[in-house]
Order: sequence, then structure tokens, then C-alpha cells
Amino acid sequence: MSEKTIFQKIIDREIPAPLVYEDDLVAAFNDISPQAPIHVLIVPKKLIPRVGEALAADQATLGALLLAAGKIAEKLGISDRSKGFRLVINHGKDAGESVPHMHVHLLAGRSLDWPPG
Ligand code: IU
Repeated sequence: MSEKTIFQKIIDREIPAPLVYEDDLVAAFNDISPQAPIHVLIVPKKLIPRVGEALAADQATLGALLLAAGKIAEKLGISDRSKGFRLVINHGKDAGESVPHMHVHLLAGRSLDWPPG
């Protein structure tokens, strides 16, 4: 059995981090090093190391991640088009992945540059 990821430890309540959202398939908490005024990480409870390694059996979990993002945005009052938010998934070295437990970054609260760096 390989070592739990830091995110698995947060999900399993072994490391304290207030959850901003939780359902059967995903949990969400604030990023420890926020890159925007709002920076939430939405994480599958079952380990998927990175999005490109997801299996057909993970389809419901992948959908749950995006549905959770919409619900969190609504709750935070940023779902109106006059505000808005960005979702980011980093896969691998060139994308800057640092935690090998798939997660969706939800960034908001300021104007975000495009293209990203
Ligand atoms: P990435 O997509 O793998 O690069 O993102 C990992 C994120 O996890 C990054 O934004 C970190 O700031 C964040 N994070 C965290 O919120 N809490 C932690 O204990 C650790 C990383 I380690």
C-alpha cells in the first residue's frame, strides 16, 4: 500500500483543513498558497493520480468534480457572468503538477490573465 497523498490525509481528516464543500465523491478546501483571492481545490475522495490516468469507471467522479465547482461558485457568489471563475487541472511536469492526486483548482476574485503563464 503506497503512502497516502497529502490530499487523502485531508479528506480522511488526518490533517485538519476546513472543507468548503463535500459530497459522496469529492471534497473541497482552500489552497494553502492561494494564487487569487478565491482559490479552492476540488479533489476526488478516491485517488486518481492525474486526469490523464482516469479510467472509464471514474466517469461519475470526473463529472462530480465539475458539478461541485459550479455549486461552490454559486455558494461563493461568483457564478454570475459579471464576475466568474477559472478551473485548472495540471497534469505532469510541464503543467506544474506538484501533488499526485488529481484536483481541480477553482480560481476567482480578480481578473485572470490569458494565456496562463
Ligand atoms: P498542482 O496542480 O499539483 O500544482 O497544485 C497543488 C496545489 O496544492 C498547490 O496550489 C498547493 O498550494 C496546494 N497545496 C495545498 O493546498 N496544501 C498542501 O498541503 C500542499 C499543497 I503540499
